[in-house]
Amino acid sequence: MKSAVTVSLVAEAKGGPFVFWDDLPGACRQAAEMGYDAIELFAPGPDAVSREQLSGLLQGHRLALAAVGTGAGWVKHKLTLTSPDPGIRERAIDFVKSMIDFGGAHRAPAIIGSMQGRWGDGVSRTQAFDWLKAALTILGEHARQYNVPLIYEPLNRYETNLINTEAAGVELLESLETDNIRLLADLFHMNIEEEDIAAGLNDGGRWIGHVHFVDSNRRPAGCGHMDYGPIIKALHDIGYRDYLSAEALSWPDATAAAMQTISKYRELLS
Ligand code: LER
Ligand code: MN
Repeated sequence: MKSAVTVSLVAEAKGGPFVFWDDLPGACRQAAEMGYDAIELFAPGPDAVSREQLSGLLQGHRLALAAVGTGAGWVKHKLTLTSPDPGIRERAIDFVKSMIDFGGAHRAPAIIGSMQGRWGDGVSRTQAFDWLKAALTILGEHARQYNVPLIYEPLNRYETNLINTEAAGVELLESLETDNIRLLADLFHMNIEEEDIAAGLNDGGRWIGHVHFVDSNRRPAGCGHMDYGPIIKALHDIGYRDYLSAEALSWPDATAAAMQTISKYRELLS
């Protein structure tokens, strides 16, 4: 497994679960100094950082890009893939495509989290799932040209009423016409929704393509009551080899959160 740490450049997401904020060059320097393999980038849009600048930073610090978030489409532009407004759904798909292109240029997958939206407010559950499935199929196929999957993230019940568990995520992905989507296992959401987190990881099995590595209270790993032993065992059992990415609150501050996470990562994986 590989280590990654999140960097947010999205002003509207302030207070959200990202370790480094605003200063991308500084975040890359610190992540590299601490020994991270990669950063995960939450950007306001595909033009927030030029391809050349990002390549320069990643290569200069020998970092990979683990993934790019698409949540700015929601927090900044109020787009979702299940909006009752067809124009908003279309712009949501275009926004995610542009983020797939942005990440793809650096061999990184894009993540669908809050962009999935929710059913209700005049949209039936069946209708929302039909729109979500159609969008995911288009977007999963769009990602294929970069040899990366699209990453789909089950969220806790307070953030979506569509898919809350890894098992439900597997059922959704198996129903699609594309096979180029993988599940995100965010330990914070799983701590709320799964009967047992290790069992949830086993449910996800070979479909899991990314992990948000965080504690029960969304503080950095080791600062809550998450029991990591069974979690790491389950990840080994399912043959997981991708990123454990620190998507945690910048608590008590960014440097301490990043240090805490990489220390815990090393303790657990040594
Ligand atoms: C949101 O709660 C989350 O976990 C992010 O990864 C997706 O926006
Ligand atoms: Mn997450």
